[in-house]
Formats: sequence, C-alpha cells, structure tokens
Amino acid sequence: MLIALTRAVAPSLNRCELTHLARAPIDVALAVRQHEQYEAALREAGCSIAHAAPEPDLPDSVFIEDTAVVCDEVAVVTRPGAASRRPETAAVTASLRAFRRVEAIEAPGTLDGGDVLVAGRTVYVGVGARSNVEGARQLEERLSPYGYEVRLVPVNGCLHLKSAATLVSPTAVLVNPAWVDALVFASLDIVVVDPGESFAANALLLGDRILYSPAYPRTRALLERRGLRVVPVDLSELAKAEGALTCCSLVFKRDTDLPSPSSTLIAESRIPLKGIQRDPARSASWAMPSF
Ligand code: CIR
Repeated sequence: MLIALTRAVAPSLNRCELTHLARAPIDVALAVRQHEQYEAALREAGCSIAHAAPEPDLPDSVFIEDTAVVCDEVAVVTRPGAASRRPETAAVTASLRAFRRVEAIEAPGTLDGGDVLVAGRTVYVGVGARSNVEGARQLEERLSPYGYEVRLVPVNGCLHLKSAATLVSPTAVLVNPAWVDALVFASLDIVVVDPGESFAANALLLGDRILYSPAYPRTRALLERRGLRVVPVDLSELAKAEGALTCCSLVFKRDTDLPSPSSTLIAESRIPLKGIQRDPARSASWAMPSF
C-alpha cells in the first residue's frame, strides 16, 4: 500500500513564489476542486491519502513535494531554497514521524524536493534556483548509509529538476533537453518531450500508470505510443503558481510494507555496510559536473 501525503490549497495561494512565470490571478476555489480531483486520482491508483496540517498563511504549502525526500528507509526533511517556504517543513516533519525515521537538511544547505529524482538507488539532485551543492551533499550523507548515490545535475531555465525530468516507468525518464542535459540519464530509457510543450516533462508515476496534465497532448501521445497508461489530471490553477503534478504529494510505501529491519541494507546504528561505502576520494569531491 502506498501513502500519499498531501496538504490543502492555502487561501493565500495568490501570494505564491514565482520565478519563471508572470503573476496571473489564480481561482483558489477552482484550485481546491482540482486538488480534490488529484487526490481522487491518487486514491484510484491505490494510494491511501494522509494530510499534513493545513497552513493557510503559507501560500505555497500545497506543494508538499518540496519539503521532504521520502525513501523506504528514512525521510529527509528539506530546507527549501525560498526563505518564505521554510516554515512549511515543521508540520511535515510531524506527519512523517508516523511513517519514518526523520532527518533534516541544515543551513547553509538548501534543497527542494522538486529537485530530487530517485531512480532505484541513484538520486539525481538538480542544482539551480533552489537547491545548492551543500544541500545535495547533506542529502547524500543521510542516504548513502542505505546504498543510495547522489548525482548532481545542473538545471537551467526552469524551477526544479522535476520540471525538466521525471520517471514515466522504473527505467524510463521523460526529459525536456532544453533545461537539463538528457545524457545525465544515459542509464535510463530517455523520452524527449514534444519541442512545442516545454512544461511537459512532469509526470507522476504510480505503479501501472502516470498522472499527467492534459495540457500536453503531443507528449501524451508519445507516451501512449510507448504503451504507457496516462491518466489526465488537470491542475491548471496550481500551474499558475509554477506547480505541477509531482509537487502536490509525497508518495511512499506504508512502513508495514517495507522489509523487516533485519533484512534491510542498514543496521540501526547507521554504520555503512561493506560494499556500499562511498569511495572517500569520490565523496570528498563535490564540484558540479559540467556538460
Ligand atoms: C515555488 O515557487 O516554490 C512554488 N510557487 C511552486 C513550487 C512547485 N514545486 C515543485 O515544482 N516541486
């Protein structure tokens, strides 16, 4: 069973952060209805919905993806790049404690969950407007004991890595190559968005289907031609706040579905097991790759 942690649309949404879009009036009542339909699609895909406490005065709080990275073994609460969003993390921490051991990113690190794409044990971290190299380094410090490896990905021209690339199957990634170098994902199958649909790379993969905006019909056709099951979910009002499909939930396995502690990779002591330790020389190198 999957849990989808979501958070209500704040009535203050019109005061949201904006980076790449001009401000346009948001119909908050419509945003609420669309968010309800999004939750219905999550349920239909087999998720059980949990709600973090609403934050009416935090305009961007509906975009809960940015506040944490939840893996099977641990949840890492982020330190969002936009100062206005940092108060969002307190209640999310409280919610996640019901499901996972919780760690956190600390200053001077910044990290938005929208910059984190997990594919198996590889964790791609977009470094750009919101997340910095120190945030990525701390994420690796917290996840590497469980065998995860962080790869830095330069992102240009969009808000987050997951504006530019998301998984559409466990082994395939949908990419807008104008915003991220597709070769970063060379170990995966790469599907390129239709060139006329810049924002089309954000899809929410849930088991046998992907939730996807109806605003990108040409890319949707590409996905369907590959045999992918695409479920349209319209979040047009949240899109005016630079939000997309992945942004509005944290989806993770319910802890009862996880392997018992004795069979997981890591002992409670967090001492890395032989074979999954990072090469110290590599760990020490946190320069951004150039492409
Ligand atoms: C922000 O600028 O932080 C919000 N207005 C939008 C955040 C969208 N989140 C995401 O892409 N993960």
